[in-house]
Amino acid sequence: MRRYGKHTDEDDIRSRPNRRGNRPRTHIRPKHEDAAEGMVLTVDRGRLTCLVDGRTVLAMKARELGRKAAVVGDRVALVGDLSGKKDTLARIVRIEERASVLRRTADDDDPYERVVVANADQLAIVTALADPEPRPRLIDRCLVAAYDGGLSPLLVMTKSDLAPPDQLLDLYGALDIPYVVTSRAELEAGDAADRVREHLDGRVTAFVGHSGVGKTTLVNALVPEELRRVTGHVNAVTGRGRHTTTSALALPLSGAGGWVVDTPGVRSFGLAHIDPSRVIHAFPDLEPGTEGCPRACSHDEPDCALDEWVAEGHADPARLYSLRRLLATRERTEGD
Ligand SMILES: Nc1nc2c(ncn2[C@@H]2O[C@H](COP(=O)(O)OP(=O)(O)OP(=O)(O)O)[C@@H](O)[C@H]2O)c(=O)[nH]1
Ligand SMILES: [Mg+2]
Ligand SMILES: [Zn+2]
Repeated sequence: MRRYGKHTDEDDIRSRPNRRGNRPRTHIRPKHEDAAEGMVLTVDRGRLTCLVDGRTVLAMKARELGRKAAVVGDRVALVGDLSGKKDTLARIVRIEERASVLRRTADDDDPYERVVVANADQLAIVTALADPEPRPRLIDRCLVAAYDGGLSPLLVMTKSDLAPPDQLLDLYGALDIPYVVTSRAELEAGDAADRVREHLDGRVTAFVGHSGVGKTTLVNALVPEELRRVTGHVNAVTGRGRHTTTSALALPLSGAGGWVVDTPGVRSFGLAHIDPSRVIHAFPDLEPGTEGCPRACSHDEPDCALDEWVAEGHADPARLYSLRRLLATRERTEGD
């Protein structure tokens, strides 16, 4: 029987040479050398659905992983029954290093950060132009989380049949974020999906936003028909109302490669863990101006060198204003 303690089999050999007697060394292999590679598609009460060689395989975390949790988008190594047949359960023995992490906490004082999605390239911040009303502070917070986690943001404004996008576009213009505006009619005609898809091909994009903004509606328009999920519309009939989606799920884009990750609606986006120096990387036009800043400058304090630098004409004041608005979003409580 193989042991799954905290040592590798090779460590065992070094520390207890006699126990293995004369067994030829060639039989000793690094632990889980033959594990298969997979990607986590969804997590439900400790059971992880993984894509392995084109099959979906249900798995659980091996005990040796300890407290480390695998999340949607994680690349993992699996052993055990990888047939994907009913009632089989594989084991995840390793979580590979993550290229990006989208983190949030329940609120800003919550030290427990959860990783929402791993390895996403892009964060689609979905906001309805009405019903529900846009909440710029939530958008700002999602932007900060994207910049902090190494994801590039995409702004998706839905329900333009109900209200115009002008005010929001003004607010985010200086941030130079790619954006798409969609309406009910465009959804039905398929143009909404086409225009969103231009930003998604070949990438892993996580869709986040308040409940009811139309994340699942949009994701459904982007993936093969048989993979579609339930949206608010259907559930309104059964009277369940808001918070239709209850778990994150990665779905393959139809057509060209790439993945979309649909996530449950959020009311807030806690940023307890954010490091301002990572956020400023998203502002390459301002970053050189921070050289004159005091140590550990928050870039939102009187001694910050950015004011003078911008006043000297090195960058657009609107950019500094936007950076400050994003950084300050950590200190404010979330309202509108
Ligand atoms: N008028 C209008 N309604 C839309 C549009 N897009 C989506 N909706 C509707 O908005 C409602 C909510 O859509 P969902 O896709 O379930 O919203 P969600 O963001 O996934 O919500 P949660 O899963 O609760 O987070 C549904 O009734 C959709 O039909 C749009 O462009 N215009
Ligand atoms: Mg949904
Ligand atoms: Zn500064």
